[in-house]
Amino acid sequence: MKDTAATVMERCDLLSNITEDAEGICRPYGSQSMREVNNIVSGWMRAAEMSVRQDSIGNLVGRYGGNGEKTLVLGSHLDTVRNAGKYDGILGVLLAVACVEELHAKNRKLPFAVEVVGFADEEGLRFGTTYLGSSVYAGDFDPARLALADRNETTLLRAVRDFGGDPEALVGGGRSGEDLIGYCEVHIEQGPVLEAMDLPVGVVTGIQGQSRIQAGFTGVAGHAGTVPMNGRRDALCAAAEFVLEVERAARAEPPAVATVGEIRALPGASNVIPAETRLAVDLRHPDDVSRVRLRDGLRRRAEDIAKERSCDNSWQVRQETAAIPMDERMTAKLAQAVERAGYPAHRLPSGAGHDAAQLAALTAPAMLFVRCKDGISHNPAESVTKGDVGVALDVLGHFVELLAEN
Ligand code: HGY
Ligand code: MN
Ligand code: MN
Ligand code: MN
Repeated sequence: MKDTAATVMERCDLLSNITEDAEGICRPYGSQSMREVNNIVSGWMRAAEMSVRQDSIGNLVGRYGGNGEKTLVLGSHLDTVRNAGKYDGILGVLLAVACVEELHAKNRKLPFAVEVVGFADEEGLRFGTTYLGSSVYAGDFDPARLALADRNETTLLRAVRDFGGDPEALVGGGRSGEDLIGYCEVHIEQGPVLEAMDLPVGVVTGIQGQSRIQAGFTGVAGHAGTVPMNGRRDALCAAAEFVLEVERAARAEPPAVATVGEIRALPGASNVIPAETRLAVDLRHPDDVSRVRLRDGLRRRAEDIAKERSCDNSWQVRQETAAIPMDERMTAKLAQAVERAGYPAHRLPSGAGHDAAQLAALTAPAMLFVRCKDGISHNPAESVTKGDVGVALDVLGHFVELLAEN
């Protein structure tokens, strides 16, 4: 019997060499490496007798089974963060393809079609907003995002065109949900729980809400050698004080988590007092009311710090997603599939965001987590075992058969 789990691991290795950055894995939306990955994954889909298309934003959609049938959607995202690991997103897409390959190898025709989707942008690395791919697929795309610009001032509208997409078709370009049975996403846990419990897989109960904010401070550039310390309007010192404020506020509100993942300071010369800073703030909480309260408190703190330092400040909420529970019925089926594979179905929440949160706008979502070493992710040290990948594949096989039973 072909060792499909080994093939999935080899494919993760192969795709990890396709990147925009010689230093590490980096596949932002619309990049050449995303094109290459789409081409390679399309080939694997076609070899499993799937029809393949790329939708208006560049999601890769493979379909096993006839049109007009009910459809189960499987998948995850193909893009990555900067200096990423090999498995975040990719593993879920390749496990879904492998599940169809096994059905095809057994010449098994389910009473529904299986659609495998590789979403074009979930991390939001290039434009700072997450779920670009799955929001189009789920028919929930906000056209205001087309005006967002990347670091080179290229707008999303232009990037979609360059990637071969159709900006005019993004709104309402999603698929209808009528024919859908549900969506199941397999993803590495990106946390320590399954490893601590010595379990290969776990069933996700829900995805916490998140706010992605671009904050900024504007002061006055000056000569580092001549401007006295009193009276400086140093935009980087204002940003530094705000970063620690973000950490303090989140620590005071467990289980909130908040991160300033990036600071850009201009003009960026060692002997010039920074005049301008831009900060990427990421705020998460399982309870939306608490998250909004924390977000608004931080906005006020940014204003206060700017005033105390005679700076101006800016505050742009780039993206917000509410906390999303997984669908009870689909999750119960997934838990049953885990038990059929011979393991207890441990249920756990997701601190990380996933396309399943966006697909909830379209159909019933469920997620399976795969144990990852030391819970590390968004890091080249990200790793899973072939054994655990084999368990996840076995669970997916049981899952589709359970859905076929009724
Ligand atoms: O940021 C996240 O939660 C996910 O990796 N997109
Ligand atoms: Mn990620
Ligand atoms: Mn991910
Ligand atoms: Mn089995």
